[in-house]
Amino acid sequence: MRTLVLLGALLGLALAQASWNMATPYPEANFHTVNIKAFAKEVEEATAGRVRITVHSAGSLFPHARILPAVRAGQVQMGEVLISLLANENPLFALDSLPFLVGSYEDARRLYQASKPEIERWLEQRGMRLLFSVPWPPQGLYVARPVGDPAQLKGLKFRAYNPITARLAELLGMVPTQVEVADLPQAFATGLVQAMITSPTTGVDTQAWDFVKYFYDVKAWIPKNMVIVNRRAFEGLSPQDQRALLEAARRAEERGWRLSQEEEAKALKVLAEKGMVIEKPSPALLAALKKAGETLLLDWQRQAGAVGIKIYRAYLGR
Ligand code: PCA
Repeated sequence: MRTLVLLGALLGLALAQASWNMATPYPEANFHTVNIKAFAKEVEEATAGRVRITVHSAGSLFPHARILPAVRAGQVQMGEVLISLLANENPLFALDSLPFLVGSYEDARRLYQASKPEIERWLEQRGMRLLFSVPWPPQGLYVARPVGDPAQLKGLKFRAYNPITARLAELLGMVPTQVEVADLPQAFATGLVQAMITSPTTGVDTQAWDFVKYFYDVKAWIPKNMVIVNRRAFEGLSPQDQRALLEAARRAEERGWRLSQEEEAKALKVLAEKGMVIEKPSPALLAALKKAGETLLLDWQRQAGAVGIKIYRAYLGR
């Protein structure tokens, strides 16, 4: 009898304890990862150890493109993905990386608010749930040689990170290849790519100064990551632990937005210290980027559908 009771207690303990894994695409020292680890720690503390989340960074558990499908299938309980990586799944996700739609963190927050219900619905229909979303610092152009005239971009091998950046590259006469952050140093070193548009943060993470000298601070868009959870895993927690997780998520989102804004200046400083030349784009370069952006926006509007257009209008305030 006593053994049975003990067994029951052990079983109860096993049921009440969740040991979760989380897959993320970005490096260990990146501020998104740091924020996610702080989130995991808070969850563990707030649930008195009943929910433990082990974070696997840099695509070590699943490559970026596999993370969302893995969370959906329950192969892993949680994951982080770049929203616009999913641009081909739903135009809604492309909106997150359209050039010059968002010009500030304030804009980015409004776009998030406008698109959030639809992102949540999309995830819910697929057995997942949105926990929080955090932006990257504004995106700029990394190149080896100065580019005053946009014609100088022609023929460059361009590192893309989603369908929109690939199309943007083509519009500017470059040749895109999609490469994940974890593979970037290798891609530059072997000449697979020669230029990219990304944040100062990703430049620091990949030691961009080893391969390129110029950073044009275009602030072209402010893309976001989202952190998601498998719904069945979430519902397997007690109501109390679910609340603790959501509360930690709310704090992580707030903290993440703050970190991102601090990160921009910090990372730009590192790029400069490492000898990179940080400049504003020339009027001609900016004009070419804006023109390509307009084409992308028109393309997007054509395929966005009623829901996409509604969100877009809500963001613009009309
Ligand atoms: N870094 C990620 C996405 C946006 C960013 O700033 C990357 O370069 O893949």
